[in-house]
Amino acid sequence: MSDTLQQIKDAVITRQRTEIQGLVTRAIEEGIEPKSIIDHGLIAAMDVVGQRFSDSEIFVPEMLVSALTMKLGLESVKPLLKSEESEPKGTIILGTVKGDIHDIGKNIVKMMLEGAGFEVVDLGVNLTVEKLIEQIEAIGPDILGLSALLTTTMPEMKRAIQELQAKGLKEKVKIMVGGAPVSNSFAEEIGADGYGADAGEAVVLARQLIGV
Ligand code: B1M
Repeated sequence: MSDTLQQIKDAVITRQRTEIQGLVTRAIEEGIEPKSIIDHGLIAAMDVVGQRFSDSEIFVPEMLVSALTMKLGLESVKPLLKSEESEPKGTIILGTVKGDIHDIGKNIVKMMLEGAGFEVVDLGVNLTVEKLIEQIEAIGPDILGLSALLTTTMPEMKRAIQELQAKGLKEKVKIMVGGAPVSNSFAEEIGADGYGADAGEAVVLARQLIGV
C-alpha cells in the first residue's frame, strides 16, 4: 500500500479530523484511484475501528469521531465520482432502516450510484416504514435501497417489504438491500430482489434490476 493510503487509514483510526482532507487531496494528486482511496484507506480504517470497539479498546465517542473523520475524507473524494451523464438512468430511494443511524456505507453507495448516473433520493437514517411508503407513493422510484448495520435492525428490512406487499407496492419497485450483517441468503429469505455486498456491487445490481 502507498504511504499516503496508509496515512489516510491511520488518520481515520486515530481521529485526525484536521489532517484527513489534506491527505485525501494528496492521494488524488498522486493519481491514486478514488475507489482505492475509499476501499483501502477509508473503509479499511473503519474495520480496524470496529475491531477496537469490539475489543473494548475504544468506545462510542471515539468510534463517532473516526466516523466524522471518514465523512470528511469522503467529501474530498465525492467530486471525482460525479456522473457526466445528463439523463438519469433511473431513480433510487435510499435509506438506513428504523432504529439504525449508521450512514457511512449508505452514503458511499449513494455516491457510487450517482456517479453511475442514477438519481438518488436519500431518506437518511432511522427511516420508518410509514415515511418509506409515503415517499415511494410520491416519487415512484425504480428501486428502493435499504441499508442496515445492526443485527437488531435487519428485521426492519423484512417488515418494510411485508408492508410494501400489503400496500400493493412490492411489484412496482425493485428492492435491494445491503450493510455489513446482511447476506444474499437473508435478502432471498425476506423477498428482496437483490443484495449488494459493497458499493460497487450495489451499482452492478441496480443496473441489472432495471436493465440499464
Ligand atoms: Co456502530 N456498530 N454502533 N457506530 N459501528 C458496528 C456496526 C458494530 C459491528 C461494531 C462492533 O461491535 N464491532 C456493532 C454492531 C454489532 C451487531 O449488530 N451485531 C455496532 C454497534 C453495537 C453500535 C451501537 C449499538 C453502539 C452503542 O451505542 N453501544 C450504536 C448503535 C446506534 C444505532 O444505529 N442505533 C452504534 C453507533 C455507532 C456510531 C454512531 C458511533 C458510528 C456510526 C456513525 C455513522 O454511520 N454516521 C458507528 C460506527 C462508525 C461503526 C463501525 C465501526 C463502522 C461502520 C462503518 O461505517 N463501516 C461498525 C464496525 C464495522 O462495520 N466494522 C459499527 C464502513 C462502511 C463503509 O461499511 O456500512 O458496511 P458498511 O457499508 C458497506 C457495505 O456494507 C455496503 O456498501 C458499503 C460500502 O462498501 N452497503 C450496502 C451498505 N449499505 C448498503 C446498501 C446497499 C448495498 C450495499 O443497497 C441498498
